[in-house]
Amino acid sequence: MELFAHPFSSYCQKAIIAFYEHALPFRFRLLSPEDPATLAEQRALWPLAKMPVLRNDGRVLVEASIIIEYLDQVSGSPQRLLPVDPALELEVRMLDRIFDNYVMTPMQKIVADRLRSDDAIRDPHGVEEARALLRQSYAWLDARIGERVGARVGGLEWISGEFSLADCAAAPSLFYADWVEPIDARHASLRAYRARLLARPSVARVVDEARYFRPYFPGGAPDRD
Ligand SMILES: N[C@@H](CCC(=O)N[C@@H](CS)C(=O)NCC(=O)O)C(=O)O
Repeated sequence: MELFAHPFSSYCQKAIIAFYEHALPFRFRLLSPEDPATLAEQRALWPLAKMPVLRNDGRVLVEASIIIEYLDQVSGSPQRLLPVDPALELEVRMLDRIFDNYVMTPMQKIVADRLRSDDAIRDPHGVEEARALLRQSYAWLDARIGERVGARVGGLEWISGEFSLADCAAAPSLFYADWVEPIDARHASLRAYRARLLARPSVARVVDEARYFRPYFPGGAPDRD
């Protein structure tokens, strides 16, 4: 399998965590401005040029969640990132959408705005909306995690029972979101969940593999994690 990706990209990290969870080998096709040929190859496969892009056996798959579903299908391992139980699977898919739409998207909005060189094209109102959305998401997630732990529902470490697709989405989204809009100290359950995610070996590995790029984080990366 070939994965066109960058180690510092949150959606790429989401997919790479799944590769590591399943211990599946892959060829890392690094997308970098210094390698226009690989960039052109990616764009030929996926004209929207978003990453990650997976190619295997002549098949091309885009969208991190779909790539993770595919890895579940081909891994042959009993570990499933999408639960077999349909009700649990639906919950995992729902949480995956929540992390992508309401944590990853506003986090990326703030980061993208920092990349804009000119004040004239900055969007302070949009950034404030993104911060507000992140704070709402944090409050909802914190309450959900706290209730499950309080009621001792399912696996208590992860967002929905066993480690799943939803945790793959949660890890990079919360990792970076906390850098741009720190999770308030009163959201102790969410902060503890983020810390558990960062301690998971698959997640710790993607975070370590991207350390080199931290100086390039727009606005500066905090000196932690
Ligand atoms: N919905 C896509 C989002 C992918 C995405 O936005 N990737 C970012 C990197 S984290 C990207 O390709 N950015 C470059 C660009 O937008 O040109 C997914 O789930 O894979």
